[in-house]
Amino acid sequence: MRANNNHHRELSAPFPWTGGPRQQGGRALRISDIELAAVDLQLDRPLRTAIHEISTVSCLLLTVRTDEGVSGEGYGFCFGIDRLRSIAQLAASLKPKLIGRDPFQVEALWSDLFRHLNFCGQAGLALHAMTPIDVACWDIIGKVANQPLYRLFGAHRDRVPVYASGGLWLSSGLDELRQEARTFVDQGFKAMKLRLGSPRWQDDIARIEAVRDAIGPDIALMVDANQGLTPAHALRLGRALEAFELVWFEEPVPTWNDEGSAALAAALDTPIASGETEYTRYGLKRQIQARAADILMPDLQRMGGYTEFRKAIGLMAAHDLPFSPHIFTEHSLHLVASSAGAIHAEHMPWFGPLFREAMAVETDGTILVPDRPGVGFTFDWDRLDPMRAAL
Ligand code: SMN
Ligand code: MG
Repeated sequence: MRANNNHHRELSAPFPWTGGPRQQGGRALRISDIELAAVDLQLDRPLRTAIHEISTVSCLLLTVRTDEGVSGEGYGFCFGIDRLRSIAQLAASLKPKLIGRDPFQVEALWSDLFRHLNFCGQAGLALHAMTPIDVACWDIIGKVANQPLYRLFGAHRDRVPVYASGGLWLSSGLDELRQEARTFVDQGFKAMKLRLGSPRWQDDIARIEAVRDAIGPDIALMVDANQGLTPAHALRLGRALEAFELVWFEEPVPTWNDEGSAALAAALDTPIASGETEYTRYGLKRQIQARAADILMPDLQRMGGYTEFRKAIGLMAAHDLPFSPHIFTEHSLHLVASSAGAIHAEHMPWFGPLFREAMAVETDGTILVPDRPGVGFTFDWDRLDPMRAAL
């Protein structure tokens, strides 16, 4: 009777038991330290989307060290070092929750950190602080297993189709668009994304015509309005877009406007893509339930790292919804390579300078996923050290 009561108490405990560090081959693998550094990567020139003005890409470089010597790396990101400091502060505040823990227990760590951050909000900066920790723990898992992450997740493919995204911004004029688009084709890309959101929808059509003219009929094209349109404007533009056989029409309206996005998805043949601005599986669940998008674009930083992203993959698979992860190409390769439902990775070159290893786009528009263990991309401290910004 007493044993039963105890059993019942354990099952009905408010939170799952998270356990202690596991013995690895007779030795405990425990997190011994978390190190933080920051760099501000200046873009060649400022960029504009319908809602962003971007001149620097600020990155928080986080290293999880263990008492076995193996360490893992993850990064956080935002536009501007001042805001990055808030993310760094939140990440540093999690240290006491991490020291002494087993980095293989990503499930336990994720749910503990999520609960611990409850008072800061379970979206926004709190998630940006969790992501580099979760990614670094997975990097450790991959290194200890001596396997690239996509193989640990369960491989689906070794080559990932990518689309070019480091250009064709709203700040580019028509001549620049033509030239950038041609350069992407010369680099081997078979797909590319153009940013829209001009005040007159006819000007956006002229932008698509310029790009299509430059790349010919065989290159796939997607467009992104970065939440800059009203539903009425988006419907007019969307009707005019149908003739261009686009792969998708991304974030036509603000991310919170599920009804507006769902109405567009129902009215248009062009698939509506959305999801990059949502946090955790719960943000995606809301969009899925509202039928706000035909293609989802979870963002590794906003999901909260691989642990949560993989839950989102299960959720999307259960609804037969295809997905394409938002930016963070080096890290997203593993997600696309391990998911039947993934269509493309977004090729965003911004984060390349962080790493010693470079990604190479092949002539068929794919990237071969590196077979190096863990994430397979390591911080290039020789380059980054002199660039460090104060935290
Ligand atoms: C985008 C917006 C802001 C930063 C990076 C990328 C864009 C995209 O929405 O989907 O590429
Ligand atoms: Mg986008």
